[in-house]
Amino acid sequence: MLAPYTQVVEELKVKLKGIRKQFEYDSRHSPIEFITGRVKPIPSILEKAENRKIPLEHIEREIQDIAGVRVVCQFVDDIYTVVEMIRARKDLTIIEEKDYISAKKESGYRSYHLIIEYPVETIDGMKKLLAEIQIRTLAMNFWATNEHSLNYKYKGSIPSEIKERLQKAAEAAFKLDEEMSMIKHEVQEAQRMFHRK
Ligand code: 0O2
Ligand code: 0O2
Repeated sequence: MLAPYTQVVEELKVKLKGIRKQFEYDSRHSPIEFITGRVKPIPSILEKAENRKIPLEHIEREIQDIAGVRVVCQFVDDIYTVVEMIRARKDLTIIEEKDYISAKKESGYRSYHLIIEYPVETIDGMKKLLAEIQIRTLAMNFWATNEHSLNYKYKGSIPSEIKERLQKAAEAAFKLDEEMSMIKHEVQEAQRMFHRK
């Protein structure tokens, strides 16, 4: 069942990396810094299914992030540029958008999520599969990676003192994004000069 999901992740990675390459050829600022992707490990799929009482035969429809791709950007504006570019594509269909940037999660989590339907050719014919694209800044990614590790360590029940620190850290990360946005043009000009050199 998971084999076509691996195909989806690899294809999406190639396509999104292609966007970055095209900006580089043009010596233009790429809204994409880097891409990562993964197929959700089987134990995580089963755990999510159990927690949400999803019967095994409904997993493909109800667990939307079996295939997951993450697009990491330098600036908050870049996130919306990437969203626009994905909305304009003809090779996938957006099923749902979740803007956890304007409406952050209670944990402090910020990111823009797109749930897409992606047609993949398999040996048994074409199959449309769901995938999740998470789009976030480097600062949001730093926070989410650390929070994810702590969640793992504390099995989802992070002590309240650490939770508060994480919420403060999330605000600090967002402040960093805002401050960097103020000097975005300076940074981009410097990067263009470096690239030409
Ligand atoms: P590039 O050309 O360096 O961007 P693959 O299957 O080989 O394509 P892999 O290694 O399985 O890719 O990719 P994975 O694990 O999904 O994502 C790792 C990619 O993200 C690597 O790039 C890393 O260089 C990049 N990456 C991860 N964390 C960071 C980070 O903090 N900063 C930066 N700049 N890049 C990061 P690739 O795929 O090797 O390609
Ligand atoms: P993984 O692979 O371990 O990251 P919903 O049904 O919409 O309420 P669902 O389906 O869980 O909830 O979707 P949601 O919350 O939109 O996004 C799911 C994924 O977003 C998570 O995947 C995380 O990758 C990421 N995410 C959401 N909230 C947080 C958060 O508070 N902290 C961190 N670090 N990441 C978050 P999984 O399933 O947790 O799996």
